[in-house]
Amino acid sequence: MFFLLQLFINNEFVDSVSGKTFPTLNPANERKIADVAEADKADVDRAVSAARAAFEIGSEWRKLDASARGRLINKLASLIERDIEYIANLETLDNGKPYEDSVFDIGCAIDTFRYYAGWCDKIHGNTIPADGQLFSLTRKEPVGVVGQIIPWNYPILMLAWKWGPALATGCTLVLKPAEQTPLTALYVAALSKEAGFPAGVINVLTGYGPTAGAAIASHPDINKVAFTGSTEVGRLVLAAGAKSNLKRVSLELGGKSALVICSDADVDEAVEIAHGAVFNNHGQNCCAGSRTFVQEDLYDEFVKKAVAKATARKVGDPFTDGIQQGPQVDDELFNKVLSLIKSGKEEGAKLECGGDRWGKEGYFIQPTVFSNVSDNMRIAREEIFGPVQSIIKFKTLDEAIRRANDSTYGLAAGIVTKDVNMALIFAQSVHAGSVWVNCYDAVVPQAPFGGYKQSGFGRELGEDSLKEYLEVKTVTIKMPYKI
Ligand code: TXE
Repeated sequence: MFFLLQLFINNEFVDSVSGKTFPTLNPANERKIADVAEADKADVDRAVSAARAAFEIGSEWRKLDASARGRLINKLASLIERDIEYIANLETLDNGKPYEDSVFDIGCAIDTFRYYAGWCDKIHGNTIPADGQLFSLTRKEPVGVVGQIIPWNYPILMLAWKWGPALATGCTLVLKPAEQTPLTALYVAALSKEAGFPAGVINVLTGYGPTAGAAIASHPDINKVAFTGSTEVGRLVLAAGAKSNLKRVSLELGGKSALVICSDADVDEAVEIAHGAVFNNHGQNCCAGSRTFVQEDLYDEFVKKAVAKATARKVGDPFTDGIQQGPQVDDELFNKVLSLIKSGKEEGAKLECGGDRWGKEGYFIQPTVFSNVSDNMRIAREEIFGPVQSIIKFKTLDEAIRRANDSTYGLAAGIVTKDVNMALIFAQSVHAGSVWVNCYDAVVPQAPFGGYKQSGFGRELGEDSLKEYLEVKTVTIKMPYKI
């Protein structure tokens, strides 16, 4: 397959208006992989015009049968599947995650596309028993041109979460991947042309947040923005949407999720779940279970086993078989994680293992475990986005729930227990968009995902995600008489 390091607008790869480029680096060795076109406001304008033209009444995309839209999305999924090895290589090179993790993510992206392909011809309104001599019906219509801004932690998967519902509902889109990981989005853009999407339906602009991203958020002709990233930037995106054209906004932001281990749990199973919850994807996961609450009678044994598990974690070159953890994505995050580890030591948490950089080059960090963590420490309050487990002691479930909810975030939560009553009480009381019982991070295309509180609003995945991309139109017809 052929793809270029330019902007993808109207089914063509083109240079940015300014002619500027920026480098994307390999986080495993800090060396440049390639220079990629750098979009700015003028390029956003071009892409939005293309997306607007593709959305016009009477356009090829608008006239396509809904079932044919589904076939196009399925075709895209099959092309991604055909090229999975190449795309996984690109993803690992650009992001630093282990190759097998990239393959897994791409599999999830394919599943997401197939799930939404099935929705295309099943999105419809209602007939309504209106009062009087009236007959009302609703139509579900695509919201229009959608701007999508995504992060670097799951580049292709975040793209699929955004494109799936946008395309299923018949929107057109302009996507900006994160500046750290632009490559797979460009490759999949090329595949979308091969699949047969009409020109202008899908546009991809590589570039930076404060320039290209901000231009998307404030564009007067974009009808909706879907954003995944930090809470800080989410606030800017929402404000820009309000100030420009009151575009619809959905936000999937940070988290500081609590995983509660009750003393009736099987300790080995609990250690395994908690380890994956925080260390998967190097901790660069919005729903990472980064506050591990453990009931007091299990605490010491749990800490010992959690430390053994973290110490055994295989860190290194993400292209080597068996490696579980590669580098953090860039120097900024690398430094943020190390400074939060330092704060943990200074604030009196007990460093059980790790705590420093791993190796001499690349943004690798040793798997780190802190015990004796208290709720007011920075490592218990701030999103670390790194391989750092904070283990916190609790006495009763009620107390654990209160402390779990004492956060500005509300993305996810989990509980490990054999007691179904405890699990149900927890699930109903915790302020979080996803609650996992005896598992963690079990995200599937069929079920909605999103945040409470400052973790954002709106839902991705599942049927709920479609609503974010639809307007509801009510059509009311006067009847000659009542029957
Ligand atoms: O996020 P940003 P960063 C958290 C995590 C991480 C921190 C900072 O704690 O350490 O955020 O990461 C684009 N207008 N999460 O700096 O800046 C940017 O180009 C419009 C959690 O990478 O929010 C990228 O495409 N867009 C999170 C995207 O926003 C702007 C995943 C995310 O970048 C912009 C990532 C602007 N002014 C980080 N500024 C999650 N929810 O999973 C930047 N962007």
